[in-house]
Amino acid sequence: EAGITRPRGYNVSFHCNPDMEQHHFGQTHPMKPWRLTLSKSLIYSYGMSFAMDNYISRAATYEELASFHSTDYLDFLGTVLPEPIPRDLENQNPDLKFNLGGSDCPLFEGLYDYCSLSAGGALDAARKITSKQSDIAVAWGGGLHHAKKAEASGFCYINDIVIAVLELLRYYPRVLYIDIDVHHGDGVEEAFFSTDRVMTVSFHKYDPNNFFPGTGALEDNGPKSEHNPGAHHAVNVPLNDGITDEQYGWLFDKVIGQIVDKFRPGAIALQCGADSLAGDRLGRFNLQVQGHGACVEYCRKMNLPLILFGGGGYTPRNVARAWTYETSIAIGCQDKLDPLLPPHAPWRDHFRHETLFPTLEQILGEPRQNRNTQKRLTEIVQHVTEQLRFVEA
Ligand code: ZL4
Ligand code: CA
Ligand code: ZN
Repeated sequence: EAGITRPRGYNVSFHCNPDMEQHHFGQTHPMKPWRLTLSKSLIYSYGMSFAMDNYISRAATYEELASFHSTDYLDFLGTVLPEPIPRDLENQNPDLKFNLGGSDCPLFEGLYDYCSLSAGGALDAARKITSKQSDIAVAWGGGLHHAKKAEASGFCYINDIVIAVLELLRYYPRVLYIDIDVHHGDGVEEAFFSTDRVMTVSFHKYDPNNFFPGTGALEDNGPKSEHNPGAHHAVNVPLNDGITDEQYGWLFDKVIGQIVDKFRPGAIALQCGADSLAGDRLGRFNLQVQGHGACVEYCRKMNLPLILFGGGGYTPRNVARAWTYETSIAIGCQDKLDPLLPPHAPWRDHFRHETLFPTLEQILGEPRQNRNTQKRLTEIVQHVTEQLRFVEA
């Protein structure tokens, strides 16, 4: 077997920190930081570390976190102690400070370290890009898109994406943010609501009353005011249950293609939340590893500096599949991977109960009924085309 060789032209850097992966949100909480360890084990088992620059990310400093977050919030986050909340009172406490301590955003041991390591990895990735040492920088521990300036939300406490994009904006006039997590990227959208230097695009399951966070309608495109430069710079692609690889790929191509032509970004930040995969514990879509990865491939082919962030993903073995495949796309070695998972690896037990010979790409699980019509998808593309008339590079 020939090893994986470094393709000429693309420098890929990989940013992680094992200390981040040790944290626990609580017994049955869906967010499991050890999915990062599982992903990394699989990536290393395929030998991909030899084709990338590997960095142990540092913790972001208080000042770096304060580039986006309010100091009131950071000071509180730095001092709160884990406080077990009685089960029957969960989320009924009306005075959660900064939305911290409920069941979605619990207080746990080492919370501040977890957050600053996630942001540190994202910021290291951004700096490798701006210093031109990397063409593609991978930070699977980041992608926590719901966090607000002074509020935790949806398992996210610190918005590492916003912090990294702010760093990119010191070097690039315009940055394109794309979010393929099944949830709406509300925190990133809101952070850049009043600038025309960042265009945010989120694809998500949309059902205002039944699916978190309930925002991200097609018509929500930034503050409507004439005098706000950020108007028209938020693109939302609201979807229904069960969307397939074919439909998603078609939409992604039409939507992102037009945006890149018109907006002409200097860099792309792609949030690769893996909860848009079929079989996800919280998700609703039918995307396969191939369809999810096709979005990464599409961005890579734009030949622009690219950061890949993690995000959601609640069926750890499928998260590991997707992020391993997507790391291989970044490197450009996806066609050289053995489709069967390497045997005798310690992490193999996580996959073995599925089938005797688990593969990298095949997700097991019942597909959901597809509730997306071509008519609606065409309407979405039409809306984006019209929206882009108001956007200039
Ligand atoms: C859980 O089992 O929709 C949290 C959260 C904790 C442990 C035991 C407590 C049981 C599912 C979710 C009570 C849980 C009640 N435990 C959760 C409106 C809600 C209020 C909280 O991928 N309850 C809130 C957030 C979403 C809501 C999704 C996605 C993040 C990202 C980027 C965030 N919040 C209803 C739910 C469990 C839990 C089981 C849960 N929470 C599922 N969806 C939510 O976009 C990283
Ligand atoms: Ca999304
Ligand atoms: Zn999500």
